[in-house]
Amino acid sequence: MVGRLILVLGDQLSPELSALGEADPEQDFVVMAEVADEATYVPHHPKKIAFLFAAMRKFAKALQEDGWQVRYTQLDDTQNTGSIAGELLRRAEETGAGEVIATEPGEWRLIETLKHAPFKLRMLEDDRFIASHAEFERWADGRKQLRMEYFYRDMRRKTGLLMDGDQPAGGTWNYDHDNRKPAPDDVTHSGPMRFTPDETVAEVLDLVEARFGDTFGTLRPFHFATDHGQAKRAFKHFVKYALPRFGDYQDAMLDTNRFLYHAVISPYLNAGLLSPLELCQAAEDAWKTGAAPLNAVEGFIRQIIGWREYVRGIYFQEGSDYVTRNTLGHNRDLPDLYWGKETDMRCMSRAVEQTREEAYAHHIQRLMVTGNFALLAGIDPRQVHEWYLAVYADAFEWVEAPNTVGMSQFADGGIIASKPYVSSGAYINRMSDYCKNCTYSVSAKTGEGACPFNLLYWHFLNRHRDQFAENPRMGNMYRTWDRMDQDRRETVLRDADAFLDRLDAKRRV
Ligand code: FAD
Ligand code: DLZ
Ligand code: SF4
Repeated sequence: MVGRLILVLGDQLSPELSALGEADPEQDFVVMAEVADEATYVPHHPKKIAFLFAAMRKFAKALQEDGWQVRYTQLDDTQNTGSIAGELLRRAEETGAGEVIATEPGEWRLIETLKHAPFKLRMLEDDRFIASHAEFERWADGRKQLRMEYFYRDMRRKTGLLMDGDQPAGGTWNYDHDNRKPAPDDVTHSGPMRFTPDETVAEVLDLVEARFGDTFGTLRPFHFATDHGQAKRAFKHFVKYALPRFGDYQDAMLDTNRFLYHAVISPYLNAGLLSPLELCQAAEDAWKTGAAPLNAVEGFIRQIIGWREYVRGIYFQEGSDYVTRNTLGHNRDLPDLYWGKETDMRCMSRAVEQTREEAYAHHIQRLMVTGNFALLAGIDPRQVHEWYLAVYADAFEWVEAPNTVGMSQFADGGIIASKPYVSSGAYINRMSDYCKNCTYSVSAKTGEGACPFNLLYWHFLNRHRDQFAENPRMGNMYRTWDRMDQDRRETVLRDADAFLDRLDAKRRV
């Protein structure tokens, strides 16, 4: 029998990958490739590229040690064709393989490329998720609204996680109302487990520095986990030291603390170094043994079997044009401050600075600081999407696009969010200590030093009145706006326009 090529992509580093399950180590060849096309289709953060290349190299080595024949291409190999399809063709010629077996990639772009490449292809479902495409479609079929909460309850029933018979443990499905405490004064957790680069990582860091040193993002110090063992240790560290307070401070932000009680495991989970169900079971055990409270464990499990699975379902259900949606007609260019140009907005400068240094920001920084600002300022959602896809180590389109285009920018017209996630400076002030250190005044609603979020919040509501005035969850906002006297409303809008003019003129804001 002629051997086959088994494609393993950079975010498919799981021994239980469906393509590997189909393969015969005696005859088939595993193909893995570091290629320029994948590394540059958006300007990925150097830490993200280094993380993936190092994890790929270590996974390839582990497969070889397990008896697989691996054809691995390094980025600087002279014969590197620069693309996944090119490498598959080259390896087919080299080995005489007659067919490619792939697990479905997490991005329409690559799915289409593989389907149209000139080789025989068998594409298998990616079954590293709790819900299959068919299961999500069945759930979505005939529903007027696709609310995450109901999907999540089905996933709880399916997995049996935090279930007491057919009822939720503790009597309540969702403890979110307990999870909105502002940042504490004392953060007892020192952040994620950090790993000293080993020989493989050090080599990759040199390569990435030479090839992608000019891209936005600081490469060193680099301390991500890059193999399954390290990723598991990082997760255990989170369960022991952070999970107990994860729920309480999930939405908080601190000027001097980048991680608070967050897990910082999404790069590992999305690349395949950790398995979602195992994480949830370990978190459930922590509750059962009294090591973590129910609100924290439920909150954590909901992010993984709820949000993570739900956004994936939406991405694949909506199709390849999802990333082009722009329901609100926003068309302003992404300001340079997203790429590190100095800004006086403390919340934005801190979120971007940590993004540059860590390739990480937690959910509320992404949603209520950088995302909120982009939405209020009317930035083109496609550019916002490409920024998030580039700058975070955990960003792959299936998970990033629904979070950005849908949840954060409302560009899908409300498939994911029932109302836009917009807020004035008051929310940021309540949940963080950024405003204390800001040049702008969060209490000023108009005038020179007024917080831009305050101005733009009303500007957004006013310019999209037709779209949102009838939304039952937004009635109060419009009533407050309508109660302001006419002069005040005009001043707010004038000041907001002046701010946007400064932004467009690329002046410091
Ligand atoms: P924790 O807060 O500790 O949560 C634990 C885990 O839950 C995460 O590791 C993640 O796997 C999962 N999770 C939590 N929220 C979500 C969510 N909304 N969607 C999917 N999974 C979730 N997450 C990504 O994994 N990749 C992305 O590219 C990405 N882009 C985002 C873009 C925007 C605009 C927004 C608002 C959110 C985005 N998220 C993305 C979701 C979320 O911000 C990250 O999953 C989270 O910050 C990862 O950090 P953590 O591991 O410390 O998470
Ligand atoms: C993100 C990424 C990068 C930067 N580089 C590679 C690579 O060189 N080789 C590879 O197989 N995968 C890489 N990836 C991940 C892919 O882009 C990812 O598999 C698709 O976007 C689908 O999620
Ligand atoms: Fe951000 Fe406004 Fe607070 Fe400054 S005052 S940190 S711009 S919310």
